[in-house]
Amino acid sequence: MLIRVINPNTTAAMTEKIGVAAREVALPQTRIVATHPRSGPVSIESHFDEAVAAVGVIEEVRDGERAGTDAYVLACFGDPGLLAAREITRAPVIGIAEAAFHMATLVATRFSVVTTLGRTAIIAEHLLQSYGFSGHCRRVRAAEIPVLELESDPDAAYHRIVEEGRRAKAEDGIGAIVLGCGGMADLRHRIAEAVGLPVVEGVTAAVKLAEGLVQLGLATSKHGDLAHPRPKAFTGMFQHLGA
Ligand code: 5HY
Repeated sequence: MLIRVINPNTTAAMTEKIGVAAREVALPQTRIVATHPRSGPVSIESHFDEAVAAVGVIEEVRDGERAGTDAYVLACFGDPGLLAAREITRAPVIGIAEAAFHMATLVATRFSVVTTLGRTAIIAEHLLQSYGFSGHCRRVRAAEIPVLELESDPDAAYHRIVEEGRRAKAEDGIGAIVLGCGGMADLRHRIAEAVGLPVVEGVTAAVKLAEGLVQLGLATSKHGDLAHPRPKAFTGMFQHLGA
């Protein structure tokens, strides 16, 4: 099966790291293609970044459809453009936040999220509410590291995440930690060892869920709100998206 792992930001080094983590857990018969949009923010740290990145996700899924993709993973913890992406394909589309929340509740009654910047915590909280996981999540904590520091100063970032993870273990009454950024895809083993709790990382969780759905022959429903969008004209820079 062919799984397209889309990093919605445009930082190639982060896409590469996400691809390595995805291949580490993929089945031998799974081919992972890790991509990012040609246009968009180098990191996603605000509602504005998310809005622009969602269009990039749509372009990547359209490319993926031409390549015969069996499933998609959106490797940004805001799951930008998830429902829009599901509308334009039958293939399963898995957001790393949604995947991590599902997996975390299978190994612990309560979990906390450790994300990058405090200002993006609200995005994760909105997803917890819309996906119905608010009752399972005790806190969305921020390590207060800019996303690209995971590339520029990985050691400092690692230590900030461990500190916040240990605080969560001591204070939140939880049984697991969810890593709140695609750029943390390479850290799950080290953080689990340092904090002493199960650590759920979204990219690897999403790859396993995507494989499971494809193997079960489960596709995105085209009955109801995820049916293909009604064909219409788009104008200006989006003309190519139209019918
Ligand atoms: C992510 N931003 O996973 C999110 C994390 C965040 O560029 N990749 C990004 O801070 O919301």
